[in-house]
Amino acid sequence: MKRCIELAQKALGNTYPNPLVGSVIVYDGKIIGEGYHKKAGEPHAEINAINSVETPEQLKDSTIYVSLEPCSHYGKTPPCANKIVEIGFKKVVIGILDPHEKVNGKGKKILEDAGIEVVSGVLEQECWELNKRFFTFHEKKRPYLILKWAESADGFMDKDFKPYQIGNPLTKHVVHQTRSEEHAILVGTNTALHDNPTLTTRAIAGRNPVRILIDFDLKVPRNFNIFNDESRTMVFNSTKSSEEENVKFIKTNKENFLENLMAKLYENQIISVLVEGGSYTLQQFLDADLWDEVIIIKNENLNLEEGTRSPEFNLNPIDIQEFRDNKILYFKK
Ligand code: AOF
Ligand code: ZN
Repeated sequence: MKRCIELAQKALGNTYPNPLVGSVIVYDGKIIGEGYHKKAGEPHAEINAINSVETPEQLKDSTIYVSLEPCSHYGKTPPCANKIVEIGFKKVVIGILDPHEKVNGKGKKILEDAGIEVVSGVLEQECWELNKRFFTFHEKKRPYLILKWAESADGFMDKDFKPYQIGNPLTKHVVHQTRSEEHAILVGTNTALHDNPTLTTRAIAGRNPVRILIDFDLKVPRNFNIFNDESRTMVFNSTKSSEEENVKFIKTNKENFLENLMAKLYENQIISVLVEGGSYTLQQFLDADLWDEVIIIKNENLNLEEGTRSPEFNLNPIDIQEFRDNKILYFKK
């Protein structure tokens, strides 16, 4: 199961809206096949593992390990549970049940009804962690939320309301890596107007996240970087719902805004969101206690003395990484 998790992680950032899944096939105490789910629309982990085996006649006497319950439904691909029954595996070992309402125990039942020995709940906690985004999405009906900001030693984000380069090239690399791992990235109107960010993963060769812009009065001009053709953009606003190439406008009430936003992101199958600011937007999420992780990049040598105050945050970090005069602090609920 540990190997299944290791395999699954290779696709981090590439499977949205699907989960990360790894699978290993064991015959006579030896691994004879391995596979993982690489991308939505492509074969599931079990199928890739089955196809990797060079001696298919051994499959019916083998055990298949999979980090998530084999699926029981026709999505973009046919059900894996049926394939496992058809082949006639001796035993199936499952990490954790699939929370997807169309699966959730049904895959396991198909296997058991066919007389296959099934063990589930192996490294269950680790398998939940592997898919913390996917599980949170299905359990809470909202994306997994990561708040991120950079601040000076004295707790400011920008100086004189101008974007300030707080991080160094090493932290920038980490930030772009994080962007490529999450499904979407969100900013408010002020950040889009003042910083004109592209919100892509230029520093690494990673996948670009979907861009989410909160812009009630549609103030951000269409020639700004957030609308360039490097990725898709969703604009939450109070006037229109329409769709054009690469840009989707979604009309949303200002009242109970965060609640409405979460419901619309769920509808649009956005599994995780990295909230990158600015301070007003970040503070709204913190005030509503609506977050799963916080990442703070702190420059210990820089004092700005004035500018935009960073949000107050007083929890203890679960991890700290150091990059010369910069520290990255990680917090988790
Ligand atoms: C598995 N193995 O490797 C994955 C599973 O549209 P589809 O056909 O790709 O189905 C997507 C759903 O299948 C997804 O929401 C999740 O419930 C399950 N993912 N299941 O047995 C896999 N990726
Ligand atoms: Zn499947």
